Amino acid sequence: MDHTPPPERPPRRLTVLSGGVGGARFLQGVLRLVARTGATTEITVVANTADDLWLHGLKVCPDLDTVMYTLGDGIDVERGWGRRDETWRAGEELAAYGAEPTWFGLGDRDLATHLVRTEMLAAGYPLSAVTEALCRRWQPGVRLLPMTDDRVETHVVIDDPADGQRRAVHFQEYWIRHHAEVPAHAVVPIGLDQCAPAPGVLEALSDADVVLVPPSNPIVSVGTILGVPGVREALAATPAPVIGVSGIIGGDHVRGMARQLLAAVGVECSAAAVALHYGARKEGGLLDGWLVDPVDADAVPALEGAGIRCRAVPLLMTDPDASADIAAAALALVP
Ligand code: FO1
Repeated sequence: MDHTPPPERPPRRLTVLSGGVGGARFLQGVLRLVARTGATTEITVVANTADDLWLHGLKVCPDLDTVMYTLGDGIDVERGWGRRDETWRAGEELAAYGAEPTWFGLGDRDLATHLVRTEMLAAGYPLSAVTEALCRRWQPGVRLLPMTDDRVETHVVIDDPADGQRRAVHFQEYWIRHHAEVPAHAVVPIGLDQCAPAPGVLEALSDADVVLVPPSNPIVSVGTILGVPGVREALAATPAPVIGVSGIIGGDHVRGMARQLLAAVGVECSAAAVALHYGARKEGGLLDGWLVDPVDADAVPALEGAGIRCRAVPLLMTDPDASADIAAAALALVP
């Protein structure tokens, strides 16, 4: 009797890099797959924190909260971010005072998370300890780590439509206020070079059996995590295979603003170009394997030729079961 578990059976220690909505939905699939197979898998999530911003004196962590709410079943599924059954009274009152910014959707239930987080930070707790405390309520079923406890903020250099001036604005202003519809000339991850990986991050990479890279934004989410000092080295050194999933299908992102930001950094918006942007592990890059959607199946031979194991499987995360199938296909790329 062959006791080798089927390849798509989740390993014991799985580390997943994550941005916001795309990463959270992929993680729902990983958890669904673990439940399906009855595997005893410890999942550690290393989440992007450069989307974070200070708002009305409160620290808001969109990607950490999106993962926490999604896996803790508090998310508004339609929006993909923020709380279900949300109300917006406090935001309306702030707007009535003319308290800027008014373009950021600040929900009343979500506000409690920012208040608790800000209070704990003010008491001296690092973001990783705050996140662990918040997760005690939400029980996401994963260990959720910020990529760093230090302040990092992605800013985007745009032509401001208000006055045509070129200026750097916070990523959230670029995305929420301008809907990523203004020309983006550069992406500037402020503080990234000086930050330190949060406690447990490097070990989560070096001790993993497999590392998964979800279809999160390759520039501002995954790219930022890779920019944390020590992370690329840990990924190069880990014995764990690193398998990624394309967020680009048929030359466009499924949602978000990857198309615009890939253009800003001069990378073609294709499943193959993103894989080559990450690079083949064999050539000093990130990836041992890469999943593309069947519409991009013509990219498979070239990526295999570049040293990246590649398969074409349906990549639309329409529900947790579809996401679980994608996670299984990613694990099946593990040699
Ligand atoms: N996205 C929007 O498009 N509009 C919003 O008003 C908005 C508010 C918001 C509040 C809290 C939060 O955790 C996320 C929020 N997001 C909003 C999503 C956020 O901009 C993105 O999830 C990430 O930052 C990009 O991945």
